[in-house]
Amino acid sequence: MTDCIFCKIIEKEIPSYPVYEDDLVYAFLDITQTTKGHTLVIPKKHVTDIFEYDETLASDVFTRIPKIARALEKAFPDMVGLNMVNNNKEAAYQSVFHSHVHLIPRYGKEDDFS
Ligand code: DGP
Repeated sequence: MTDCIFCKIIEKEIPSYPVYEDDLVYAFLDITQTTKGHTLVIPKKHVTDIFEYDETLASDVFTRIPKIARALEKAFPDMVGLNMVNNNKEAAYQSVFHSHVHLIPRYGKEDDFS
């Protein structure tokens, strides 16, 4: 999709910091870094939100998340937990309309995000 910021990130028209990539899925650091290592996992196929997933796409995205979570754990050894967040539609605080899953590492006491 031409006016989608995440499609432009996939096409490398907009720079991003890669965490994981294969033919179907891209994971990159969220620009806001709610906590250190805050990552977005996106399907390369443009879909707006979870309501547009079929089983194959759900499998493509969600079967890769444990591997990406373990990569974050390895990169950030002080990480003690992880929130997985997926906002769907404006009413649920989705602001970029290319489906994505937030992986938000948690670091314990010094981490004031709740
Ligand atoms: P959501 O509110 O769930 O739709 O989250 C969208 C996230 O996308 C938000 O945490 C900020 C992130 N984001 C927006 N634009 C860019 C960008 O150009 N680059 C990166 N890396 N992240 C972005």
